[in-house]
Amino acid sequence: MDLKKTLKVKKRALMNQDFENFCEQQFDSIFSENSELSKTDFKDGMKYSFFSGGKRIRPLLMTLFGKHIGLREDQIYPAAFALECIHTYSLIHDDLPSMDNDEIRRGKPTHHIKYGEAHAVLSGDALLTYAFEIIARFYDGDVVKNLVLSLSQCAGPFGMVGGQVLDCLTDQRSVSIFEEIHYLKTAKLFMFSLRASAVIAGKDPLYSGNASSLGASLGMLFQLQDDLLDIDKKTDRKEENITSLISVSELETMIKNKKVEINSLIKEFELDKNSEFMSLLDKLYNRKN
Ligand code: GRG
Repeated sequence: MDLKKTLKVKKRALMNQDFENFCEQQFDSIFSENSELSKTDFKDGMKYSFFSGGKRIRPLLMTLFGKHIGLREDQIYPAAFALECIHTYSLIHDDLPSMDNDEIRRGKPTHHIKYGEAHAVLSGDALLTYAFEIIARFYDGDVVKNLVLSLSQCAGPFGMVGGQVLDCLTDQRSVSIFEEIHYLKTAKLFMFSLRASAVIAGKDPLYSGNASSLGASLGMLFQLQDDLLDIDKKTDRKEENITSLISVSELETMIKNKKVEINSLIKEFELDKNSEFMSLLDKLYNRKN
């Protein structure tokens, strides 16, 4: 493995270089050499946002859980890439002037600032659609059907998009509305990260359901931690955070309770405490960014 490249990945993400290479190959394969599209900056734009320093937490959860249940990395990477495409599209669209109107993400100009608004809308659309193409190309039969169904349920109108609708288009705010937004907007993609591995491994519906529940709880934990970490970021967007309604210590209690719930759900999966998945969980429990 190229040492320079390995160091580059270590600085920006928890996920490994093999996965980054896999993703890069998929982007490169979209554009044939003779295509008019390859003369535009469309591919560069998609790669700019995809490789701009995300933590890759969702693909990593999918990969480590998948390995625990006997999958090889090459069986997991296409679904992990599809999921990260959808995550990337959501961030590009979330930053648009009509949504959060953000100019900086991950310390760099947002997609629409660098490439323009139409480019950002279209790149997001392309990443969303390409995710499903990847699933159809790499998997077979019932696995395709199950992955497509669960990815669309997690990302679509009753998943992440629904969460964004509640967040952007309603002014009502209560703790339970915040929890619903967190569940749809954040937890649903985490749910897919564990569910996908169970589906690819051919696990039964009960097992996939338990994996989904664990994924959703991890997503809720992640979002509650985000709300806590946001307090120190001195943003002027306090009304968007659950701490506009509850105290910091109440939020810390919610986080503690979520960890208790996760510790109980995890018992289903016979994970060794020294396993890679448990060490990721430990990092998640103690995350500072
Ligand atoms: C535009 C349909 C649509 C949805 C947008 C994901 C999202 C919904 C909005 C982004 C804002 C936000 C706070 C979402 C909650 C989920 C979340 C914590 C996203 C950030 O995920 P990280 O920390 O990001 O994994 P990186 O940068 O590491 O990839």
